[in-house]
Amino acid sequence: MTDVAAGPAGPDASRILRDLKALSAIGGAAAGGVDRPAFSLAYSEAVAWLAELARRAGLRVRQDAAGNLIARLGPPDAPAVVCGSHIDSVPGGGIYDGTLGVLAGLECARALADRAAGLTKAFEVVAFVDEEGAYLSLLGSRAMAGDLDPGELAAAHGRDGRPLAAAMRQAGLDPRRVLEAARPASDIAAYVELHIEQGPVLESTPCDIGIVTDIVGLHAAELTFLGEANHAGTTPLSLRKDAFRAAAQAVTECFDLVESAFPADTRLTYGEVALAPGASNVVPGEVRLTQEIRAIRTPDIDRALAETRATAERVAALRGVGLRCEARSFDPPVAMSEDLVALIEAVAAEQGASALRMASGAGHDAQAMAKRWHSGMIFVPSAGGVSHNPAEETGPAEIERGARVLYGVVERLVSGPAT
Ligand code: HGY
Ligand code: MN
Ligand code: MN
Repeated sequence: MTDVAAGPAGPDASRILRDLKALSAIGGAAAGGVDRPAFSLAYSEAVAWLAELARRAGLRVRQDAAGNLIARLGPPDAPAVVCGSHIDSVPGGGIYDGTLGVLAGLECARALADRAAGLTKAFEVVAFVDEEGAYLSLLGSRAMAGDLDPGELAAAHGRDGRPLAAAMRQAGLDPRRVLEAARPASDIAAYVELHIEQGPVLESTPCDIGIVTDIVGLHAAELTFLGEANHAGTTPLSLRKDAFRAAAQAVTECFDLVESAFPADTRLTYGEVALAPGASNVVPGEVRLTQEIRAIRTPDIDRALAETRATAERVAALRGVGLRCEARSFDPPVAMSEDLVALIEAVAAEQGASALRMASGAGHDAQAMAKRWHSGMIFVPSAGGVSHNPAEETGPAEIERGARVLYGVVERLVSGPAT
């Protein structure tokens, strides 16, 4: 990697903070934070806002067939160094998750703009669509990396059952063309993503930034306990086929199992639950749960999946209810590029920022991009380790440090040999 003198300006953190604040108003929730799921009206408004911001910064802007927003600077035919993340949010999300990586990337573009004519590589900022999986987790980055199959696109749907295709059409996109968003390996030289850590690790150390070595794998499934709706007053407890009682016991036993018999990086989450028919005087006849299992090692995910399933089946049988388990998705654990880990570490050291190599417990667009391109991630601390929550926060000094390291890495990469 070629060493170049730092540009005169570098990234201006106050502009990133200003942009974060402006973006947080689009889809801003009454309780604070944002509600900006992919393909919603608020999301389309945010994409239009970002496109305008990027145009004003002198970038060429386009939306690809999946709905990713791509803003580009530098030679039209050279491979690009890409910075990106996402501007969609979970329900009740915070204002930094994803947005920081996109807006810090845009600020790097502003800092590079004067030198764009002399760059050997192009520079791109990408806002990937539906990272959070309102319809299909990592949709945009997986589409770009050519890692989607038509079957899962056809099956993808929102929490309310609305098909992905309908949501895309409403947002002005043609769902039949999503696979056209795939880019050849030669298009992209490297991918670098700045993101908030979303956990408590960095804050508990004296380190300024995290350098991601691996991103956890994630298995998502839907469990449906099938009992019998009955009268809540006349049916003795011993004669019920209570789907919720079975689900509650199974959930408790599965947590005990994972906590006691698996490595500490194994995570189990039941994040959505729906009871039917859902009335206070009716024994629940059906309970649907989402189950997420995450771990750094695939064998831990496989074993947790098998053992939680056996536990749920045993409890269901004990309670006289049926059980249906349906896998929804599996994203395997992914390692980041060792070259980029080393480069980020070197840049941080030059800038006097202390760095910690760490695994990411959250999923990121970088894990999809890493399947086709050298990819790396920089973490900045999350106050109190809180994320996916309106209280999510990262301070100005941390944002500035992360943006400077990102810019230092980008400068090296865009100035290096064009191959
Ligand atoms: O769920 C995740 O890990 C990420 O925030 N999309
Ligand atoms: Mn998130
Ligand atoms: Mn994120």
